[in-house]
Amino acid sequence: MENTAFIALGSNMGNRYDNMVSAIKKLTSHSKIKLVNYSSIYETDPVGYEDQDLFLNMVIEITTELNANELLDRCLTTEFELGRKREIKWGPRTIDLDILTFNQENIETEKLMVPHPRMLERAFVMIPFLEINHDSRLPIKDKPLEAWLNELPDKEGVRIWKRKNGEDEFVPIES
Ligand code: PH2
Ligand code: MG
Ligand code: MG
Repeated sequence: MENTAFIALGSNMGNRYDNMVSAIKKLTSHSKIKLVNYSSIYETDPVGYEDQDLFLNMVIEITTELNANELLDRCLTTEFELGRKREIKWGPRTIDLDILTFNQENIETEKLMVPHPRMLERAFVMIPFLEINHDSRLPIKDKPLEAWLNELPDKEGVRIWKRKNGEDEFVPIES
């Protein structure tokens, strides 16, 4: 069965742009994962633990024959291969890959919560997510997410860094 998932990427260590592009390439080099769409890249103020460098954040859409657990494993291996070390909670990271949604499913296991439990509070997730998924609804919220975004604080902490389809077009994966 083909599943659709949205994944958030974040990096604030090393060459942030290269980290994002390498993560997308590694993740989607799996024969059962296809990149469908990607957002612009945003530069964002750190949230939660503030004494760290600015992040780059973006969101991608994939289709996959993997189930949610297998996709999570693929995300974790990709983080690990790109040198991610788990130290401070919410601290600096070379790459963070968070599954935001998996079809319209609600998943609550020890390892995985989908939709991502904090995505609605995070402008650095919601702005790129809605850029490529305009009229989305989540199984947990009934109101249109665009309306939700209007009420979010911290939006000014999220600034466009590389615009998709802009003059400085970037192609995270050559097909
Ligand atoms: N990730 C966190 C904590 N804080 N802040 C920004 N701006 N971007 C992130 O990706 C981020 C964060 C934990 O995953
Ligand atoms: Mg995260
Ligand atoms: Mg994570």
